[in-house]
Amino acid sequence: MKIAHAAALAAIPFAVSFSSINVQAHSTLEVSQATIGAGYKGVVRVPHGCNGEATQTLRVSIPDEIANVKPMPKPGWTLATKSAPYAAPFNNHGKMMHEGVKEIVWSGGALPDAHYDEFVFTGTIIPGAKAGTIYVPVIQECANGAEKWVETPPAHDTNARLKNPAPQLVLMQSAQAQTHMPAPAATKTYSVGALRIEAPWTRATPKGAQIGGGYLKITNTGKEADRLVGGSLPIAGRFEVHEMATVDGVMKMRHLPQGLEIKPGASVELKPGGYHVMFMQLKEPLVAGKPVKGTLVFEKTGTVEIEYSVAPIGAREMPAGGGHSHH
Ligand SMILES: [Cu+2]
Repeated sequence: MKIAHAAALAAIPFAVSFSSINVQAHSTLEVSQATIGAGYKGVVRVPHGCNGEATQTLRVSIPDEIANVKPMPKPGWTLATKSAPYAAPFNNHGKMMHEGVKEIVWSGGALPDAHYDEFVFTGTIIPGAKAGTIYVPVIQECANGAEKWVETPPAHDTNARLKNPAPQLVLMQSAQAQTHMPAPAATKTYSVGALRIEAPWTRATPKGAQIGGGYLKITNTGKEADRLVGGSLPIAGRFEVHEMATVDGVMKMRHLPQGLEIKPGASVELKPGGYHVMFMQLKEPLVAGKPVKGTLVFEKTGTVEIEYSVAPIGAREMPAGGGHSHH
């Protein structure tokens, strides 16, 4: 991964930039994305007790999409697990596993309401998992009450405001495989000022998904640097400039709050597994073959209107002509 702007790359976990406003008071996962078929380290954050009381027990339910789960012991807490058969056998480096941890219980502790703590497990996202949002329900038990972070939004309204939402995890296709694919075929090209913007594309999103990625190539034909600092998509509540980077062997997304510099005479490609623009809080799914309009905002050039072609779910490149299909 090319490191272009050290300051902009300060480790801001995606989960924090995305959810710090509303979700701080809930139990959440520190990293809210995982790659299908890859390892995942789950850090469950517990920001407060139950109605002022200290947390004594924490129960984490493991969804079917996460196999080979191992919890991390915690000093001062008793660790127990409950195992159950997997929905399908999991191939753990050639050894077939037929059952595994489905619930982790840390008990006998005392986490005061005024304190914060984290509970950690590792696992693998099963290769057959579908891209989209899954949930990792968490229950905190105190002497006289409990906080149950177990609610999931109805399928038709993934932006529903829930009182006690279960921590979310967004599963994505392997970005590593994506980087080995050829560059997308050109769809549309825009020339605005000194900038040329080529082949914007995105991919269809599964039902319930809240995020999507946008890809394109930007060339600066001028003599001064410019910077992609933001943009918009009418069906998305938020729009950010991101990069993918490998941290401790795990692919993670990072928000680039200062945007992405396009040096004079240079081209920057936003593509799967690398830089991309991120559509967040999607109000409706992206549909293959149905282009979507949006804007990109540059520091010097200003706002540029573009249209993204929409490739099928899981596509690793924009199929040639995909942007011109109509129903
Ligand atoms: Cu992203």
